[in-house]
Amino acid sequence: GHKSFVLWFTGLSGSGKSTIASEVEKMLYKRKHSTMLLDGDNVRHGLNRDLTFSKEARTENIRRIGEVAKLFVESGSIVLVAAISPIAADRDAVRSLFTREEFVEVYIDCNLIECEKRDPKGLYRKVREGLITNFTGISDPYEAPVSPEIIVKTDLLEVNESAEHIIQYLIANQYI
Ligand code: GGZ
Repeated sequence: GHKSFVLWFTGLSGSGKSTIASEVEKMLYKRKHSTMLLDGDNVRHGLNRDLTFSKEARTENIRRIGEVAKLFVESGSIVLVAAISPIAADRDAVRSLFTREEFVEVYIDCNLIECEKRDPKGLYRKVREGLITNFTGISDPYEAPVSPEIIVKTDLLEVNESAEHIIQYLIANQYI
């Protein structure tokens, strides 16, 4: 069987985490890998429906997603996680559940102005209208990773190019 590991996508809302994770998942599927995609926004409708966006609740959100990711890695999958995961210590706590090779942090780097311009769900507009408080990057912190395994600058690359960059990293480092 192939290697099991986590691709952990972190970045602002609207940076492209979900879109790129889903594109990478398709590419892995074509190569016959078994995958599991955990999207913060989706998980918050089920397993984590009791959690708010307070600092404590975000920490718990990331902890639970990390534990679920661990279960799927143990069962042999490549796990793709797309969650803002804004706090470096929370991401490091998840990292510590895995061996060094099993955790691949992917920083989806997109400047705030571009994220706000994209505004795929109209959330930034709601924030500016005062309808959403504690929004990551505007009224809540985002701690960019200091040494992620992969950085993808989505304000410069197309979705397909970003996904391909990640696949090339995985090939070069013998993950796939
Ligand atoms: C950040 C929020 C907020 C606030 C709702 N802050 O772009 P989206 O819409 O689809 O993804 C965001 C999602 C963030 O959930 P995560 O589980 O990834 O966040 S964290 O890792 O910080 O726990 C966004 C939407 O929920 N959303 N309110 N206040 N994002």
